[in-house]
Amino acid sequence: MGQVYIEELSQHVGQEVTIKGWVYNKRSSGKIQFILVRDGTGIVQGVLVKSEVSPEVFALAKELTQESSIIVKGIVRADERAPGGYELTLTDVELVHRAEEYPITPKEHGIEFLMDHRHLWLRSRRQHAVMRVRSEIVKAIRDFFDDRGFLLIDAPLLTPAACEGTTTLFETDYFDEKAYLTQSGQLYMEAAAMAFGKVYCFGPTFRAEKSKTRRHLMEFWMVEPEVAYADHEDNMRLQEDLICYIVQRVLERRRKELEVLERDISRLENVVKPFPRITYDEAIEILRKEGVDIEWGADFGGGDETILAEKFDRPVFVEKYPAEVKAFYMKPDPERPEVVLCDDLLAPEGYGEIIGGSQRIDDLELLKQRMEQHNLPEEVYAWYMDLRRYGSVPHSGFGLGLERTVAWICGLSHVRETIPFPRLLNRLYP
Ligand code: NSS
Repeated sequence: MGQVYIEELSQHVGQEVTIKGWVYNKRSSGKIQFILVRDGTGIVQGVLVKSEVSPEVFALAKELTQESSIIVKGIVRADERAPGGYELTLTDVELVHRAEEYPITPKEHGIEFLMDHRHLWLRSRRQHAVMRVRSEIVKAIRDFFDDRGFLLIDAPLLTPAACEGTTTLFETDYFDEKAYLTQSGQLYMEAAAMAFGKVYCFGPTFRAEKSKTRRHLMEFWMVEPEVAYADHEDNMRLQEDLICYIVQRVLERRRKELEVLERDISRLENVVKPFPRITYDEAIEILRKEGVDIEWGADFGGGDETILAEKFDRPVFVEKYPAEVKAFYMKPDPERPEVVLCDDLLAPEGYGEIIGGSQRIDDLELLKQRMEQHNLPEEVYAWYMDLRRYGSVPHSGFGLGLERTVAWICGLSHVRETIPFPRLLNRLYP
């Protein structure tokens, strides 16, 4: 049998297979050596018995170091006690590269040390579980929108202007002009929605946020659907459906990874429709009752979001914020123009806001007014205003932050482990 992957071992019980991988760990009891081999798809224990292999192979195995690359041959045995349920009786071990003393050992390391070695840390079991859940969530998101007739439209990353306010832009030279790394693909999705009806983009976004919290990255991934003729209510229903779909998918396909992460699965099983809804006004009341000193008109901080979310056992919508604390493009509530038709979706268990969405202004005059109030130059947004000149319709959309969603579903205390190479306030390495 040629090379097989560890995740396929169940199909090869009784056969001799070849596994190409690395030494995860090793122990020996004189005449028997146990080598944990990983190949990226899983980890399997190889058992090497002195009397059953050549002296050279047994001696070579003794010298193996953690993370040395090896190609092993062995016979697959089903064994309930083995991690993963299978074991290899090794018949041969070939050394590809002998690793130097590996910096990450099974003992505890500090978080800064691990972040400095992120390029190696990614090889460990917990990080594998997180990356697999992340990958599953990305797939679930794409399937959700693709199956519902949305068209994937990629937004540009280099942009001439802000979407979410000018304070958090990364600036770069663009020949003789200035360009900014995108904060959100939304404005381009609005153009695309007027062209194709239902669209979404899914890519990296950038925010120069000087905040060092468990929830902030400088570079994060966001999925942003935009739908022509959808109103605020339609928008929240789509969000609810998406979140339920993602959680169900991970529960179905990544249960093993959630177990590695020791995630309380019952908390995820609670995530079913309908999600509770409160207005901004109600949120203010709840916070005041909890002793928070907050004025109507102020935005919520992470701590406030946690207090609000703790009142519910599933994600909660907070809708209709004061216009002043929100972006320029949000449509005022016709019944009460000082608030806008927007919503934030707060994840349970203290994970905070995972979605921000709104119905957009579709009237040209009102949009002009708002842009003036926000000191936004008309020239760079001329194309955006055109959308209100040529066949304007009510439309809505939202942005779901991938890393906060992964942190919540995996039950991680910080977003830094949810992305392969995080960009943080004090970290651009590795
Ligand atoms: O600023 S948002 O609330 N909304 C927008 O950018 C809209 N333009 C989206 C849209 O309507 N198309 O960001 C949306 C989500 C937010 O709920 C978080 O989950 C995530 O993006 N987000 C972040 N994740 C990690 N780090 C940072 N700094 C961050 N900022 C937002």
